[in-house]
Amino acid sequence: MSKKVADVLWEMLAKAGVKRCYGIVGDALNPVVDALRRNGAIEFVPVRHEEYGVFAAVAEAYFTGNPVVVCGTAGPGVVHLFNGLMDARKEAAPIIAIAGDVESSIIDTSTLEELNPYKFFEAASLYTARLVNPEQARAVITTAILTAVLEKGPTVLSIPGDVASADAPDQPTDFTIAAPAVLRPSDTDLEKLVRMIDEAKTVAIFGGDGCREGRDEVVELACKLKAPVGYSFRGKQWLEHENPNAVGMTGLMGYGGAYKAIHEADLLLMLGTDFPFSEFLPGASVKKVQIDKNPKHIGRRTALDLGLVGDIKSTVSALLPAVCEKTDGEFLARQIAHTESFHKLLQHYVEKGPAIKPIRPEFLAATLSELASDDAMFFADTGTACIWLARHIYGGKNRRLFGSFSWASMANAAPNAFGCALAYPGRQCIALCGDGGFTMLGMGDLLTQIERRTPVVQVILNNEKYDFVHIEQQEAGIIPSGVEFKNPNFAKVAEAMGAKGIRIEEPEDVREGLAEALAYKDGPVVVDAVVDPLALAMPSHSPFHTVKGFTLSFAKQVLSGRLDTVIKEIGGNVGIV
Ligand SMILES: Cc1ncc(C[n+]2csc(CCOP(=O)(O)OP(=O)(O)O)c2C)c(N)n1
Ligand SMILES: [Mg+2]
Repeated sequence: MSKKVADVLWEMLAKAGVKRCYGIVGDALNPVVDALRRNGAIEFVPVRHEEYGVFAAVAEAYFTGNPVVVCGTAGPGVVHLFNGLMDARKEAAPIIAIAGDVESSIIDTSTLEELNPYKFFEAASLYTARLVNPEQARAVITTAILTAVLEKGPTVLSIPGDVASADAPDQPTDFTIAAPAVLRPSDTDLEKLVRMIDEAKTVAIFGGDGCREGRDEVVELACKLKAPVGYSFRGKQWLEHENPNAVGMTGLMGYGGAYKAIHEADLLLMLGTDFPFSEFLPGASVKKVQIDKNPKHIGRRTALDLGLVGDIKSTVSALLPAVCEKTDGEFLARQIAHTESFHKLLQHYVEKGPAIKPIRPEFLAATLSELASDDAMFFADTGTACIWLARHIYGGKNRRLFGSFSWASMANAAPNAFGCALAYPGRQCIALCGDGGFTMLGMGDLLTQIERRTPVVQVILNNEKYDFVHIEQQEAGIIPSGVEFKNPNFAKVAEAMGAKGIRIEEPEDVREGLAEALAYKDGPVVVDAVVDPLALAMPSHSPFHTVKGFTLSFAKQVLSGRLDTVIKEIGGNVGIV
């Protein structure tokens, strides 16, 4: 049999390092999946919802650095990929989406399931190609692969079934993938930066995901400059562990002394971060320098005194021998002391946790962190799970933390954990799920985990509400509405589906229940943790409008006859605020 376009596609994708394709089959994709079967080098992972497959792929691609393929078939199947591809774009994960397309002879006739891929994927995709002629195959597949891997994000190949099953032209399909280029600022700009650092009495560093490769250099620089190091959520896992200068996070999830440190320094170095919450960054009283390999990140969150383009590892390496060592450690010591006192405050509900019912999520998360292995991978749903992950799950050198950090979609954690469980067999993959998130997407595809007996531990924060939105509404000073719902017993649902289910209602059962879940290796586990629905989470620094909003919301609730809720909520949380 002569080689088909779809055969060439998989040959090239396998050569690019693709190990898995997540998705759902159907019409246009049938010849594509048939060729995948013939190829044999790439595993097809059938899922129950295409979006679940993409979230799984995003986590796999982000951590392994290898491209991962997802697929959905013409029209509705393709549409289900979209949210996940936006996540891939924002999290910088190399994903190649194969979108089934209508027959090439009827394109642009508004036929059944027809969707214009250029228009539809515009916001998500770094490169979109419609493969309507076998002669295009080599060029567009190469571009889709190289763009995804080198520019780190999603690309889309929209393929009509008839083109996928057409004979492939006899053409070479070789390509090479370059290692990331070394990028650092010009000597003149570096000299400017050195002068600014040497002239500043105190320096603080705020780092993001761009510090992933240059973590050791950043910590070395911080030590030389006696600079406290704060970080974004995405930077936490690279900068927190084994860093004597770590002062925590700022922003809505904030903890520790990061906010104070970056506001009180003479000079702030923002390294590899596109931290979006400008209101948590200092104003003109602090001089600001930003370094990022992506020029689009420079200066868009706050006005800068100097903006430089460069990757963090090579830029900081060049900087290290050029800057003078600072000798006065008073500023750093003050910020560390503040960080330690906040940590004590954070321990409030952890220490009191064993005696508080309903279960405090702080206690649940801290116990999970304590029991999990040193190389566990943690994933948090968008929602309050992110707050508990940020504040109570300790990263550590070999642990990994991930979420929909920059796209902030709900329902990411269970599929993220599933993708990593496949990519890193034997490693604990733990999803901290919202009950809203789990029922949105995770519950259906629990069947996928069950079928494959993939040992994913999903811990559901069963608070019967969209708690994060509840907090948002309170911050905005409005009476919470549309945030409550009722849940089944998730442990029983899981058992009925064929997974292991563990329900935890009593605080004294937390440790044993979590330990049992972590020890189970024979397939997925669902821990249904009935947690306090009133566990407010305040940032370590609250901008004035936030405090005002809370007060206003409480006042409005009192006026509308909800005094009991208000008293319970204030009483339950006053220790932490
Ligand atoms: C797909 C999607 N829909 C809606 C939102 C808005 N949103 C952000 S967090 C959240 C609540 C999440 O609730 P849950 O999963 O129960 O977690 P909790 O905050 O209660 O822990 C919502 C609705 C979103 N980010 N993504
Ligand atoms: Mg919830």
